[in-house]
Amino acid sequence: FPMAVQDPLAQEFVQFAVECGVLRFGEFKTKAGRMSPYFFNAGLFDDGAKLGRLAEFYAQRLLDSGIEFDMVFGPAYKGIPLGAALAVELARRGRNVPFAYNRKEAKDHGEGGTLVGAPLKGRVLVVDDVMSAGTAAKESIRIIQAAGATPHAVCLALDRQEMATEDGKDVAYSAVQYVRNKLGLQVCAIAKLSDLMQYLEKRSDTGTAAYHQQVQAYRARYGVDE
Ligand code: OMP
Repeated sequence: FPMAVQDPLAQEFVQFAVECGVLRFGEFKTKAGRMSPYFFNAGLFDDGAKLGRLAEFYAQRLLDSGIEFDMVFGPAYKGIPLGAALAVELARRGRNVPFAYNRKEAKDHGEGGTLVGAPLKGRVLVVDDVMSAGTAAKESIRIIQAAGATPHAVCLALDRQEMATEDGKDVAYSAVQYVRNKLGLQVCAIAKLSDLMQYLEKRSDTGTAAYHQQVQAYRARYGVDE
């Protein structure tokens, strides 16, 4: 049967993530306790060139999506360099917007508080690496609302397209679907699990064929339809 239409930016990004060692295949346990045949570790975008390239992907996806926003928020810890790099890249492309991030621990001296950078106001865009169960996203939304601003959109590197959990139980929708449909935020991702599967299908070496089967089985068990 015909192969689904490919998303060139997503394919390029998956390849880049594999080359950086950010996207790996094997056996990994996710935060939700699932044994996953793949894992995306954004902490391994670990030099200036890789971070700069990552920011180009985020900026491209975001600007192409048409999602509107007034500022960028990078949630602690992993979202901080991601949001900073995206803000720099947006400014380079003529879209200079304010940037803020949070601390995990409140400071009781100096500037005080848990928010750093520009004041949170207007329509806030949250930048993050991966959304699985959505725990991190809910926390960002709470912080933005508490500051009197509007959580408006989320930009991710990878959407795992798998079931969210509620009280430890799997539910029929993904965290991205929850954030989009129930919380009303706009969500974009540079790549999704379906793009990762297309990437594995294209490659014909024997090692990759085994990964493809494992990822397919994982998707059959935990994946959601979009
Ligand atoms: P939630 O907060 O449950 O949405 O999980 C997202 C977090 O899971 C990410 O911010 C990571 O800490 C971690 N994670 C990855 O980084 N990469 C993956 O491929 C899978 C996970 C995960 O544990 O689900």
